[in-house]
Amino acid sequence: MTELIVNGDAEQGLTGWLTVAGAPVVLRYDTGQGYPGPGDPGPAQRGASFFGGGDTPLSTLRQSVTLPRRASQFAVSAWLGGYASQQDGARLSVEFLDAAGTPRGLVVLGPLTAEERTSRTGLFERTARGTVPPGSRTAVVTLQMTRSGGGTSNDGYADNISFTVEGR
Ligand SMILES: [Ca+2]
Ligand SMILES: [Ca+2]
Repeated sequence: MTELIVNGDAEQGLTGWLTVAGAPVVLRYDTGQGYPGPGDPGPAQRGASFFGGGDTPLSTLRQSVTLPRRASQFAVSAWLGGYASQQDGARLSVEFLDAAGTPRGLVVLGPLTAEERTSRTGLFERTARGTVPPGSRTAVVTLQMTRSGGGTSNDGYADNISFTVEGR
């Protein structure tokens, strides 16, 4: 399995990610103030930091990766979360493109509703796997964090984003 995502765990700030909307931020698990902490649901190996939506209604991070020629199977996973009973959420998508840039396939994880989190502040794992669509040359990985309802904080959260492929 070859990991294609750079800094999917937010431990290097926003390194490797391009901000394409809003103002995404990196938050620390020791921030307090109601943000997810070390004792809240989340990855066992969560490090010190995670991605958050900042104070804009929609914050989007993206990275495009070149698929190895022999990639045949993929697996994508991410820990996605939110705050208490708010519907703010994070959505991770992987779009496969061919050499001409034509979409060949799309995989989407999340966002989780507050109900799916049982109104708990924290992050929960979502995964998908499948066959790389024939002709795919690149994959565009997009993390969208969306504010819903009141307040200024965009409480879509994400950590441990992974996109791996393996050859035939
Ligand atoms: Ca982390
Ligand atoms: Ca909020």
